[in-house]
Amino acid sequence: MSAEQGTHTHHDDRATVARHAVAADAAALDQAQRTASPIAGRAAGAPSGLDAAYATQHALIARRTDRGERVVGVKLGFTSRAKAEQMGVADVILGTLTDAMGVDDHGRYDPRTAIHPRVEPEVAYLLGPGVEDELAEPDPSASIAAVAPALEVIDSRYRDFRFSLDDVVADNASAAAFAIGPWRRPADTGPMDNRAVSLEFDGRLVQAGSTAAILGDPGRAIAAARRLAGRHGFALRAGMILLAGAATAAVPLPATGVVGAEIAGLGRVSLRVGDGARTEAR
Ligand code: 0L1
Ligand code: MG
Repeated sequence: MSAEQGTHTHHDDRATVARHAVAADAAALDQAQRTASPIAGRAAGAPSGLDAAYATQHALIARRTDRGERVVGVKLGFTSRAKAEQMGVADVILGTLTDAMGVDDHGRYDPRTAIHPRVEPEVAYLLGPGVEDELAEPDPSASIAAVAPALEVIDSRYRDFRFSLDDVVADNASAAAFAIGPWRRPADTGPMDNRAVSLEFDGRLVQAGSTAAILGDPGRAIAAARRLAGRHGFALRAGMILLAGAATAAVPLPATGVVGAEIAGLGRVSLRVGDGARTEAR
């Protein structure tokens, strides 16, 4: 065997091992989500780096779409300094939303489908036609069709929410569920850069913050999503939802009760957790 052939063989072996590790991690994360049982981490020997992590996320989502789920959008994670510090990472990441993760506004979410769910108030954007072609539409705000208050339920598939940046990217940015309030046209709402945000359990305030916590201005989420999508193999299309990021720290979801979020001048969104009975009544 020539030296060149030897190098090729070695390289092909490594590529095969890496492909198998990506598939095995995607299967383990998928199983952890479906059975609501945590895993300790990714497989030993899993390739490191963001490329492999996003490849694992795409393989995980492919398993879900093979079962009939539909991709309906993307989410940004770690968009606030407080959030990045809470989780010990320093980079914005992208995750994938499917229709199965969607809960109607005022709808019911069963927390037993998750391992250790947390909830956070967010701004959601509905992406318009310009989002598909950055050259034709360089102004990110021109590709916002609508804006709405949202709740995101996150649920790491890793035990104790312990993960590296690569790990959480592979785990689809901890995406579990989301609810979106009434959509408004951006022209009717004005700038979103510094709106008061509240998160309530059964009408009781549990977090207060500002939309400024989201990248300094949630409108920057469009450009951030475009940049990450282009780099990591996501297709952004008109009609997709973009969860821009959290306006406050994430709070453990109560076992039962009504979770609501309000964004000043934009509106409210809520979901009923468990049987929806008030927490105090239990
Ligand atoms: O939506 C988010 O900011 C979550 C990103 C993933 C990290 C986490 O589980 O907190
Ligand atoms: Mg979030």
